[in-house]
Amino acid sequence: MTPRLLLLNGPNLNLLGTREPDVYGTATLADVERIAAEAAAAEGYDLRALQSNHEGVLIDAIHDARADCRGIVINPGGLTHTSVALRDALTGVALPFAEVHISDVYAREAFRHHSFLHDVAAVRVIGQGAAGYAEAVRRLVALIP
Ligand code: CA2
Repeated sequence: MTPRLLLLNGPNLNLLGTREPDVYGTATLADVERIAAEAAAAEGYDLRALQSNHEGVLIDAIHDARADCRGIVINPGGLTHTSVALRDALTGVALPFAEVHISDVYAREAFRHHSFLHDVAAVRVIGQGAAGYAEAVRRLVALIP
């Protein structure tokens, strides 16, 4: 069976490509999902993509990934900086995961400098725009036995 990754995008990332192009570029959510899926396919992986504005929906998807995914690529959006619950879900399922940020969070407001995932993510890709999703897929797959 073809191995699978889960791609999660968190709150407000459905707005990609519609506003703030100076911060987030012009790629849409559909574009980043395609970029990630193509990178996964090149590595012999399927990819299931979900975006949600609701923390609990993201947590349920992380739990469900235990059944059929080998790893998770996640841009948690603003939940990066606030959510112990998301961290607990990711550590709880014990799947390797990549944390992606389109913008360079360390060049922005101080409140974006802290990530609740930084010390438990297997891979972190920050500030590389939409292409960062492809890099995250490649680096994550390289860690999966
Ligand atoms: O740089 C990233 O990918 C972020 O995870 C994006 C989050 C932000 O809270 C993080 O600090 C960094 C916000 C996503 C909002 O996306 C929008 C896209 C277009 C227009 C408005 C919001």
